[in-house]
Amino acid sequence: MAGAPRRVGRSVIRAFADGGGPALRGVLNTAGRLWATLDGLVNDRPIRVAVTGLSRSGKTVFLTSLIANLLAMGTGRPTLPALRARIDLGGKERLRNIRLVPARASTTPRFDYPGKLADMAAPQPQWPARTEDLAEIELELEIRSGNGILGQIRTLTGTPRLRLELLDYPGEWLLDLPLLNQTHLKWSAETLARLREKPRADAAAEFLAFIAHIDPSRAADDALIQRGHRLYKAALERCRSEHGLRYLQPGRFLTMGARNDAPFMWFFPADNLPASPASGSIADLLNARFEAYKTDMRANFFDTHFRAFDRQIVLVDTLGALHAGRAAYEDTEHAIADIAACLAGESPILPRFLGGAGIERVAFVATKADHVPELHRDNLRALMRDMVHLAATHGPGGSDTVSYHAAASVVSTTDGWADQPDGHREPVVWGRKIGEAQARPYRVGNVPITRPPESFWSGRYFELPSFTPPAIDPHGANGIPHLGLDRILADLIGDRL
Ligand SMILES: Nc1nc2c(ncn2[C@@H]2O[C@H](COP(=O)(O)OP(=O)(O)OP(=O)(O)O)[C@@H](O)[C@H]2O)c(=O)[nH]1
Ligand SMILES: [Mg+2]
Repeated sequence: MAGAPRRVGRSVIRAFADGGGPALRGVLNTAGRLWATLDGLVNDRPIRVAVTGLSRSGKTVFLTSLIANLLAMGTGRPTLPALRARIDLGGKERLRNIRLVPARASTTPRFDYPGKLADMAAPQPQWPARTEDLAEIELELEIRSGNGILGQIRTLTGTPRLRLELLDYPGEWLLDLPLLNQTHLKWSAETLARLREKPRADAAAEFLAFIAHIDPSRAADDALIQRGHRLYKAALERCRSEHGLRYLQPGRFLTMGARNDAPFMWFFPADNLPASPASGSIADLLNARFEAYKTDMRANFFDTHFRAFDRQIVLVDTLGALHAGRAAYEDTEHAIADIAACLAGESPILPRFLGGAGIERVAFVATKADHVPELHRDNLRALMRDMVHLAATHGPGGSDTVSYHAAASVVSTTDGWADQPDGHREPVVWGRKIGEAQARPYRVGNVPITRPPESFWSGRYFELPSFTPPAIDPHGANGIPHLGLDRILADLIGDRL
């Protein structure tokens, strides 16, 4: 047993300390502390994994399933076979324990794993509500070392502990990453150009009419600016709810987080902005608030929570984007390309985090793959890859640093066949729509492997129901049925196992 030498070492020290005088006790206590420090230095190996993704991409469900399946694997259940096989490569008995690390004195709220599991495992199962703020949680994997020199040292001091630090946050905030690099002037020009295209123009009609009458060089009028801000926010909300659009900035206008509406957030994009606004003008105030927003987002999210991550899982609701139509698909594609470019180190805004010593591996995941039958899942993975072609060419070094997946965190369907009106049989998934009593067959449509052609959007037979989660053990003892989470982890952290 790898832990035995550590335990023997500690009990010898304790026996001496108990039997000796105060001086000896002091020396031996110091030795004990040194031993613990050495153990910490050699065996504590944190890997900070950020699970990122646009809103509704499936982050919270993914984290809940990941934790349930890791904990179940720790008790010997075969919940994550590809990950287990990766660990067992170095010897069958290496995995010793997986546990949730108790919360310390962190100021960030803890990810409510038991609560989310209980909701999904309830007699009337429920998906988690939208995430409104940051939450963190840590898992510790005790895995015995291999046989190299470092392995021997680790075995002497104890069992290596791989710490997975996981972060959940509102997906909308991710799109502030490209915004951090812009001035109010540039951001306004790009945002308004997008807003004047359909379908945004319909959702933003009232706001666009408002700014047509605004002269930003006039003296700032707070009531007027607040009105503009409210109209802009309402336009973003309509773009999200009515058109399924995702490239919506700033993220905190849609999901506030703990610090509620504060004056620095009362801004909007405007036309005719001077390059150097006069002091006290509308342009000046909008600019000051935009800069304050960026500073706040950096200080309270990107620098403090986001930047320190070594590995990224980027979740994309690719099927949802296909379902929502051409504008939504292209919007998601645009958002993912910009985020991928930032992650790949194209942007100078987060130098440590992006490339270099920062992000080491990225996994792009098309989520909710249980909506399509097995035969289409390879297509979905290919489409995911096509969507982030930017990341593929600019990954943080080497082809195995970027991987692509089609996965389902909670498999809520079963594969099957259904007779079509013309007599032939088609692969389908069987699922029970939320609120319905019976499962029915669904054929969501063909998943293209590259950006869909024009003809795809005219034949709108693509259906994407919200399915009821399957029966889940409320204690999570057997994990949660999933598709492909093990492969994602094996690709993402396999090099550290
Ligand atoms: N069938 C199926 N549905 C899923 C799966 N994962 C997520 N969903 C659906 O997608 C919805 C959104 O999932 P969440 O995990 O809450 O998404 P999120 O990214 O945390 O969303 P925000 O908190 O709003 O950013 C859920 O309510 C489910 O309806 C899955 O693996 N299978
Ligand atoms: Mg969430």
